[in-house]
Amino acid sequence: MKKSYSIILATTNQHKVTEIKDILGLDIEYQTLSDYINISIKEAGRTLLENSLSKAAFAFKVSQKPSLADDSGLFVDALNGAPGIFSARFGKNDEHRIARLLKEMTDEHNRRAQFRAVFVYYYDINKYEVFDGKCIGEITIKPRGAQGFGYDPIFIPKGFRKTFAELGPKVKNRISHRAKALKKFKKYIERLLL
Ligand code: ITT
Repeated sequence: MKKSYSIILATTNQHKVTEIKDILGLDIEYQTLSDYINISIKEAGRTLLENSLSKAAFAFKVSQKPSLADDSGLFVDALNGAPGIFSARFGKNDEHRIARLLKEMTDEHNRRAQFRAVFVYYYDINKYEVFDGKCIGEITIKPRGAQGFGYDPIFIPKGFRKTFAELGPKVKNRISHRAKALKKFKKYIERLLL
């Protein structure tokens, strides 16, 4: 493995940075967009892929280094896929976003939902690879647990009885949408780094 290899993580979400590093477990240098520029990129796309691609392309433009972006969200069946690509903008903070989602799910028996993540690895002008992952599960009635971030306290992955926020990073980083997408990315990048 080339230890001198560095990737720009094109995200402003520190929780994502921690999860990405943990999941990849690669002995490489990570930088973030804030090492180069102090702005947050406005998400204007209609899909996770469009948003992820614009974040990765922007990070490549400012750093001239390979960049990895993650656009993700929670897609709830009974809400026709909402909040989906608007997951980060569904309320002013995690608490408000969760409260709004649970309110919209009041008396709803169909609790099925899925987290989705689309990663774009952008390594040269107009040259990029896409890696996606999803994790299916159910929305709880009330928030439970204190670990993780975002909607973790209200999401129970299939096959478990606890929320991501109760299960903690060891389990989450093995089965999550992010873990599944990054497993594909790791396979791809390891071939290049060896
Ligand atoms: P960047 O765009 O800077 O990467 P962001 O938080 O705005 O950071 P997104 O636009 O991809 O990222 O929004 C994803 C939102 O979806 C995130 O803020 C959470 O609310 C939610 N989300 C995504 N993955 C999650 C996870 O693993 N656990 C809980 N919530 C998650």
